[in-house]
Amino acid sequence: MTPNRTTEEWASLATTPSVAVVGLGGAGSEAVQDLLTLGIPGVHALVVNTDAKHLMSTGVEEKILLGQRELRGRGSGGDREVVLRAAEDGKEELLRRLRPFEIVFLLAGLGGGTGSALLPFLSRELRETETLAIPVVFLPFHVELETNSSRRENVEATVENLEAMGGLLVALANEKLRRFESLPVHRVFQVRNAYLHSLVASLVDMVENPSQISVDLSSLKNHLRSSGLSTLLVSEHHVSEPERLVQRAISESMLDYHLSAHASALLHLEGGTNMTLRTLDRVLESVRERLGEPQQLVFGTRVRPEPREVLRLTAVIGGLKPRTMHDALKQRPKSPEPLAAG
Ligand SMILES: Nc1nc2c(ncn2[C@@H]2O[C@H](COP(=O)(O)OP(=O)(O)OP(=O)(O)O)[C@@H](O)[C@H]2O)c(=O)[nH]1
Ligand SMILES: [Mg+2]
Repeated sequence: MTPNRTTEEWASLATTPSVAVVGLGGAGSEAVQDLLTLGIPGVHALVVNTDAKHLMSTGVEEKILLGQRELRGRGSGGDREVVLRAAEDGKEELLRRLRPFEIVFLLAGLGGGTGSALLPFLSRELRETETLAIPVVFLPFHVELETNSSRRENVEATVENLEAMGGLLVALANEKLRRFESLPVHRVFQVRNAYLHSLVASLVDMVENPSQISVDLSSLKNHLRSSGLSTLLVSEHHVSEPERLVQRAISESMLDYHLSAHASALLHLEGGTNMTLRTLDRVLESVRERLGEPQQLVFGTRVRPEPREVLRLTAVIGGLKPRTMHDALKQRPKSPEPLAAG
């Protein structure tokens, strides 16, 4: 039986999950900075680097400098081994700072030493704890890999490590940004980071705020435990065409994921008072069409108190085939391809 509690006691029990976004190395730190600029209320931000100058220049307040003894704040120059030694040295402090959060997004651009080494290291360490670690990687442009074998080696080792680890993984391929090639380079990265912002904000919103049919942090973790390698997709579309949501989520993702025959799906649909049961059915039908009959399907919805033109879908798709990132690094996509089931 639930004992009688005071309002204060209920308030302390009903807190929302604590979330952090953590930038690892240069590209990861810049992405955290962009997320803050776009606004992620209630989410804690932190950057970790071996490069003191870069740490000094970021507007993110909370910073950790690693490898001071060996690297003297100069960055790793692409050396993963030295970063791993620094991470072992700093492990206690890193975990002390990160373990209190229930969800930690770990962001890094692959190819350098710092982000490429820290991302799998911290993902593995955090997965030993109660914290849900969500690695987010930016895969470099092909041209960077074609001309630099140590960079390629850093990327491939990290990709292999992460795919073997399984769990929820967000991979964004810079090559997919070629569709914005007329924009200045820094704007192109901002476009990618704005997409990342929508992923982070949607996932956090899904587990933080109660719904009519809720998907909370525990159900997300349970779903992930039995889903193998998974990824996160989001989309918005007009309420009159709910089946387009799935198609959009897939085509707007920044990687072509290869799905196994029985992918699993956790879906959360948000709309207004005009969202009908028929609307939900149409979304589910379109999921079945794209994924076949998922082995595991979790579904949640939230109805906002007013009518809404736009529906928003947040989807965690599991059972991904490994080597998806490998393939993205090898093939120069000619045009954005949709997710291929099979
Ligand atoms: N600066 C920056 N680089 C990006 C971005 N997105 C992807 N990258 C790529 O990220 C990769 C890693 O670069 P950095 O983040 O500078 O490397 P690092 O992790 O700091 O590692 P070291 O400097 O070698 O210690 C490179 O291949 C970049 O091209 C971005 O938004 N900003
Ligand atoms: Mg760096």
